[in-house]
Amino acid sequence: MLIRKPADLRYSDITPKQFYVNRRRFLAGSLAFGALASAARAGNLSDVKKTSYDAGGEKVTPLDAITHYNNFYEFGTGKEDPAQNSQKFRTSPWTLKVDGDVAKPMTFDQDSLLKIAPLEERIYRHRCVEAWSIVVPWIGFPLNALLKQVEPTAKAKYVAFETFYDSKQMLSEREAGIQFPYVEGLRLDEAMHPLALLAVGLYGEKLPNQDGAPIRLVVPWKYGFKSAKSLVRIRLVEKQPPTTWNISASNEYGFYSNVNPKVDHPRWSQAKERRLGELFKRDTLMFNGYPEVASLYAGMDLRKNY
Ligand SMILES: Nc1nc2c(c(=O)[nH]1)N[C@H]1C(S)=C(S)[C@@H](COP(=O)(O)O)O[C@H]1N2
Ligand SMILES: [Mo]
Repeated sequence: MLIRKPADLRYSDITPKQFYVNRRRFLAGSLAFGALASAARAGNLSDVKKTSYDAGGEKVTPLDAITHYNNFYEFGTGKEDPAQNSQKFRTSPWTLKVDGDVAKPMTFDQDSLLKIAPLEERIYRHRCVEAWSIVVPWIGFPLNALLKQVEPTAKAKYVAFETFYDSKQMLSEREAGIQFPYVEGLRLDEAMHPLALLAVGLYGEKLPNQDGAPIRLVVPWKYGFKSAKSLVRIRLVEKQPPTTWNISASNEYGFYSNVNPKVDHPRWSQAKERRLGELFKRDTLMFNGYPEVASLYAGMDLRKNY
């Protein structure tokens, strides 16, 4: 993210070959998708209900793009590295600890995580700060369902997210160029917004490792780096928590990171974006096309709070 400018992303970086290599999966993704038919296949999530989140009917990005053009620096800094290097990553057993300024600290395992709230399919736009975007059919449940269970105290003003790190399975900080474990944060009211999702699957199946198995955050109105992968701990805190990309380059990556076509990254424009699989750039939408979050930022200068 620091090294390459998004202007360097050429169409040849996202060639049809890369996406259509696995013809069968591509077809399953683009054609049979819609009826959640794949949810019935072996080893995946059952009882997923469809919700009204459909990204305005925009076309879902092919599965091969969603799973072979990733940012997950723990498994490599190249876009195709995570798909290759995360295959042996063990995501079971897994625990997610939720503590801090809460009345009821809790530790969830993989089974109890799936019982926090009914699983929903939500199709969200997903915009990377590098000016590419995808449309993903996530499976998950609202982050606010988990937060309500632990009962944040009056002291809690922010939510801090910490992700899994194991130097034996993952790059070193020096190799990746960022600090590990990867940490992110939200203001409590942002975290409570119904759009904020904890995803456990996509395209009708469990999350592929490269997309943040077994559980990752998805904040669709913010740049992709907010959406921390492979979460192990969520802490309710009083003060604004540190965030990985802000630590790495605070003049380039702020705490808020709202998608905003009017506030350019210091090294490139955010006015347009490349939707993976499409030839022509499209206009970037304020809050990534989720205007319902605007009231969270009423009275704030979004140029200062980038
Ligand atoms: N743990 C962790 N989470 C992470 C990242 C990362 O490097 N490590 N990259 C972020 C960035 S920059 C983006 S754009 C999204 C990409 O999610 P995707 O690969 O599922 O599209 O994950 C975010 N979450
Ligand atoms: Mo990103």
